[in-house]
Amino acid sequence: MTRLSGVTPSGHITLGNYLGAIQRWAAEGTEHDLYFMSDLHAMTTSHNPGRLRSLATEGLAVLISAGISPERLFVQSDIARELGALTWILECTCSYGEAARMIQFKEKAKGQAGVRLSLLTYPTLMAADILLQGASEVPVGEDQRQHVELARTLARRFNTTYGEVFTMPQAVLPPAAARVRDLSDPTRKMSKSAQDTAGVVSVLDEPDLIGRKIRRAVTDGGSEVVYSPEDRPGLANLLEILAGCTGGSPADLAAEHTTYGSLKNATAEAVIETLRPLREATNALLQDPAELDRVRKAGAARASERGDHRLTSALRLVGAG
Ligand code: AQP
Repeated sequence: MTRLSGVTPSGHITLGNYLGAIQRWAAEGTEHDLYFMSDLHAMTTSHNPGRLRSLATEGLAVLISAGISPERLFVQSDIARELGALTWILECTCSYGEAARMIQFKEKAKGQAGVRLSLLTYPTLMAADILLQGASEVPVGEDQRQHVELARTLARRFNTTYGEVFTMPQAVLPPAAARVRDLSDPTRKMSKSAQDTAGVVSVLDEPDLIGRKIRRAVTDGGSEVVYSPEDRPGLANLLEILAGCTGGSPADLAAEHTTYGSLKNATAEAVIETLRPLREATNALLQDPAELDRVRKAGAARASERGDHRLTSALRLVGAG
């Protein structure tokens, strides 16, 4: 069983990405799990090339520093040639209607002028990511389920039309994890691509900045510290973040604090101490481009080799080469 998970470098990796996913990947990942920086997926809307390159490298350094084995990691664009070829084969297996039906496409394209064609076709690139590596399980949230279903459909169609090449993937629900919300607007999830970063903690933020962001967090009305996600989402967010950093349950932690100030101080301290080793290790690794380059090249070679027989067979079976 191979499980594949990606992080898109659409911004700096956040506390939400860390508590919701990366921390668990590092603690529970097995030798069958694969992780990748999906930088090609960050190009479906207007992007800055230099920033994309540096965010992909930074993201890779964060994943390694968080404890994910470099053996299980790669950067998507390092195998762009293989993925490009397989994406084309899969696009030739997919109808326009199937791609245009994707809810994410409809939502993201709505009201946008000059929508990139890649916004329509990126699910076929995602299918190539999955099928090239032979992933059997893809842990995704509800919003990406439809794309994994499309990858299944295309794998099945290819296998029955041309010959058995691809492992059938399936979407699996990731284990429940706290959804970290934006500190300034707890109705939104904390996102790395947010325009306003006042409510977004990046895992590489300096301690002072983390402290300021948390102390300015929206905490709703009232003065009593209670855990009530429906009525007091801002407060609940802080309690869930504190619980994510220290263990414990949000409700129990609420009982330990009588003022918002005390809860905010405890949360700031917990976040700073949780992220400190990660920030220090990442910054040290970023100072060593030769080591990062070595990890990238080795990861790319493994990812390419893992998929080589599938791509070669698929090309041969469709009559191309
Ligand atoms: N706020 C969050 N709380 C908990 N988990 C989160 N994840 C993302 N945001 C939160 C989890 O992080 C992993 C990697 O995310 P992704 O790169 O696949 O993209 P995303 O889910 O779309 O994350 P962002 O930060 O919100 O990016 P943008 O701004 O580009 O949309 C996933 O496992 C995700 O569940």
